[in-house]
Amino acid sequence: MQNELDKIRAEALAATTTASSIEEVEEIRIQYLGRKGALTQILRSLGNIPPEERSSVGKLSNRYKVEIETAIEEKRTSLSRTGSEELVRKQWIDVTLDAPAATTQERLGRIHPISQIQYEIEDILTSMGFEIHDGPEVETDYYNFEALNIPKHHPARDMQDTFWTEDGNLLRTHTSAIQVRAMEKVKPPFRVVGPGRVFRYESTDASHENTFYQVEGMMVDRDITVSHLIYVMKKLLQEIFHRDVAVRLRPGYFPFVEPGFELDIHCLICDGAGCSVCKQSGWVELLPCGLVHPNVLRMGGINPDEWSGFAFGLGLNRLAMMKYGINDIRHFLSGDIRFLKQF
Ligand code: FA5
Repeated sequence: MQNELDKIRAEALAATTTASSIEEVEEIRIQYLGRKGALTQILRSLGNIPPEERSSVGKLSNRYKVEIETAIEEKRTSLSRTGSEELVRKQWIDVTLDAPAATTQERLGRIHPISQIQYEIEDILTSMGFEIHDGPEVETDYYNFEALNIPKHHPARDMQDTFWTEDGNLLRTHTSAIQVRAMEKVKPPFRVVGPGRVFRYESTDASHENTFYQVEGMMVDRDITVSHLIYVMKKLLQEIFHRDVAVRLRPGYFPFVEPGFELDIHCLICDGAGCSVCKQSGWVELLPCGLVHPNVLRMGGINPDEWSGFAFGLGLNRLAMMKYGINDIRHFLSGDIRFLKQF
């Protein structure tokens, strides 16, 4: 029996020494010390051994069991240490190293030119006491049309054809919907500004997109006149362009203002000579505006006999085109990194 025990011990220790993975070590443990392991079998069969040998075989078996267990444990510890060291070696990075300059440049993100100009306008208008408001891009017919004095079947709806959802809502065609939402939240006197993305079902060209951006502005107070409107518009454009820019005001029709105007800016792409952006006219339609129609004030719960106001809807894409000299509106949503990198 002693010979058999010595053989088991020698084999188990030799196998443990040469094992190269934790899984292999576990197999050795099962083979010798597991429930059906070679040494376990001997310990279990001690009862069948003649009494005079039992004590010495029992002692020896237990001594070898402890020896094999210790060897296995030591091997397991050493293999797992090597594994962690290997992992650290493979995954090591020097966090103090600078990335090569070219790589840093390529990976730096930029703020989209439309967002840049939007933030600039927000700063200018908030400094004049305007408060920023928001509204959803999927709007109801009420906020986009009805409350703006554009009832169903009004011909003005044709100018702003858009995408409708099956439940009767629509992708808002203008930020004027934000005016209506603002009037529900604030009481006059107030000044609000609402930037946002708008949508129209129309074919694209150098100055038309189906998805573009506007900034709505509305001021309601006592005795507001066209002079207040013109002053704020000119001040806003001066601040954006950091100089005086030629503008012209002509009558414009929008059911939610009366009187209504189109404020055009002298085309800065061709300096008025005529190009595809200004459709050879030398002027770019940028900023429709007017005095808020009494019906709109009434729908917003404001008494038009007591209060009056002006509103405007600035086309952000076209403004960015004038400011940065961009000759095609389709660049903005092209996702072309070469275009975006310039700002
Ligand atoms: C409106 O959307 C009115 N809600 C503006 C308004 C607000 C008038 C408050 C009076 C009072 P209009 O459809 O003209 O108006 O659009 C306003 C501006 O958005 C235009 O001057 C132009 O700069 C821009 N715009 C309009 N359609 C497009 C388009 N398809 N692509 C790019 N920009 C556009």
